[in-house]
Amino acid sequence: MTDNTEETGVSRRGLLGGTAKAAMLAGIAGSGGLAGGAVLAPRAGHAAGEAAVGPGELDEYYVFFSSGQSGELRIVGLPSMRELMRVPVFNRCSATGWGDTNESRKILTEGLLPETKEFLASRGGVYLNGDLHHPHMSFTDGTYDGRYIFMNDKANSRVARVRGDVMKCDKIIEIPNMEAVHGLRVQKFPRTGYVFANGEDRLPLPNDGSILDEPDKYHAIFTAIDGDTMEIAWQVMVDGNLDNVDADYQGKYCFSTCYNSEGGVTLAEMTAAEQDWVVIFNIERIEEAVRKGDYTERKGVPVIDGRHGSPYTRYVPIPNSPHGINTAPDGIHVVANGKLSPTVTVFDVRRFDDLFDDKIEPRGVVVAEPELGLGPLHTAFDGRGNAYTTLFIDSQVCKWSIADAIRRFNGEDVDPILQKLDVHYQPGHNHTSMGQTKEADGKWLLSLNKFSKDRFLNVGPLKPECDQLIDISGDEMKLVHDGPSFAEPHDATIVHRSKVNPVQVWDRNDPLFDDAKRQAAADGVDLDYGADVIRDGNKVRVYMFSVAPAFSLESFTVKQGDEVTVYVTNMDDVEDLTHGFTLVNHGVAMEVPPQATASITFVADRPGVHWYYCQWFCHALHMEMKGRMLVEPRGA
Ligand code: RUQ
Ligand code: CUA
Repeated sequence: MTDNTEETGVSRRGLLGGTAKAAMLAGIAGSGGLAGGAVLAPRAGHAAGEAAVGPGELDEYYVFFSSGQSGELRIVGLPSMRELMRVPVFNRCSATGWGDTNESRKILTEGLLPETKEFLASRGGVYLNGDLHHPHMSFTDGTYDGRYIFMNDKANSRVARVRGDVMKCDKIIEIPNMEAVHGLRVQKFPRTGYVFANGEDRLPLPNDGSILDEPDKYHAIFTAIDGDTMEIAWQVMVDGNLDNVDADYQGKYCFSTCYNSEGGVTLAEMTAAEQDWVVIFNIERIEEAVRKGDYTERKGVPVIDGRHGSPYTRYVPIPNSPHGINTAPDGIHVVANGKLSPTVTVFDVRRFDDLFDDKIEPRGVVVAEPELGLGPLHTAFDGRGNAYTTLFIDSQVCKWSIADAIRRFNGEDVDPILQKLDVHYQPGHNHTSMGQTKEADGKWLLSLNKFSKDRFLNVGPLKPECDQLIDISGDEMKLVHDGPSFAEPHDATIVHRSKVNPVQVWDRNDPLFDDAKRQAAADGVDLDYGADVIRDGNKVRVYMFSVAPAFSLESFTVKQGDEVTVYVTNMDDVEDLTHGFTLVNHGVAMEVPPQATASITFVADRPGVHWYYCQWFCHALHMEMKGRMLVEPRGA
């Protein structure tokens, strides 16, 4: 890849050559032309009837889907693949008022760094976009516990948490000293515990303009966040960059892939070396370093030096620009996916202690390196010793045996590959039911494919992605369902429904309403059953409650230029009876679910009569559930 390099970084020789790396680069450059011969693959048909979930029947699993550049979390039922909910996180949502209500704006702004708050002052105070790649549920003792779902924002360097009880985001923090949070996974044992977040881009530290075009002075930063407090516990400076991350089942180690050990800033530079590495973090030693003060404090965070030679990390060379990294449910094996190499590399975590005690060389932790096909990106597991690796270029999922791969590595003449199944097309992540926990049940595999092309009715140049459901309960993988989805489910977590127990209505004592409660108390108003307009200089606070099909205030009057805050409390306590509040021509809208309070602040700068209405269909008289804001003109 070094000769004839053009400005794009893709050499002619590379594009025409027959190497896996060239094919991968061509696949990327050619936006995944129908490589791998998967185009005309016969459709599997609905062989497995178990995927059918009849009307009124409930799914067995929740899937927490990312939505990539859409910025939200999606909840899907499996096996039906019915989309159940969208949870706004890094985006702006018209239906719920996320990004607009005072409650959501507090969550979206309070965790931003001071310089970001300043930067956003001219842009409405909040980011409206995000790039949510990796949603992962909190663990206790190696399996999901239903408390939280954590997720990253690659676009604006944030990490967010969604509460498992109400399925709403309650915390968003911006990560200092690094940019572009990509890989995110959580501590599996004894509990979460830490949320691990990878800073993908290498940058000057501090990134204040004193260093610009000197890439050899850039660094990548690994971050551990306390999942309970959403505060940053520590960071580690590493060589190379950081792509994906996973953790072991002992709570001792976590590990990240690096595709840019070269420290390059162009495609050609980043793909120059035939080997990159996985960096392993020793959690106990790092905690000890924090206690002993072996760190530099940057923006209030202890930053530990984990570059080559540090006692806190080890670098294991592997081929070639690796991407995903996945811990098997056996608690022993970890698979790093080669991307530009047709191989995956299997580590044995039981050897990590020796590695850190310098009893073995870094490659001594490698126990297998099977060649699977072109473009391995991510691997999932069934709990029966089999692994399922996506092959981006080949448009296939490859099922292989971990034990056979190890035998082969030790010189035995066995083929670890059990089956290759065509998927449509160019798969990225894949996931098995409960497969990222000790309770992997080996029933279902999801392949999240980046291209859908001819699989669905044409909707114009922008196509949906294609998420495919595969039955893996038998010896053979069977494709049972195609699900189109909008941009772009990178990743998903499949959680058995027994682990997830959301409430039906809000608790009036929820901390989300604390600010509204405090203000109502200060105003001497009953937040639950208020129908009050409180004037405080040019600030006006309007309190109303809703019981279908009416608001407790059918009109209120303010003066032009007043800063108005409307509090709406939904006193219906019936399951599924959500109201809303939309103020016409004011860009004001919010969701008010049963027993919740929501509030929104705006300047009443438009004199005249403006209707507000309930925007969630709630009753036969939903259309009549409305009222008027009367705005007296300035000087009247
Ligand atoms: S990454 S397609 Cu953002 Cu999860 Cu691998
Ligand atoms: Cu209340 Cu519609």
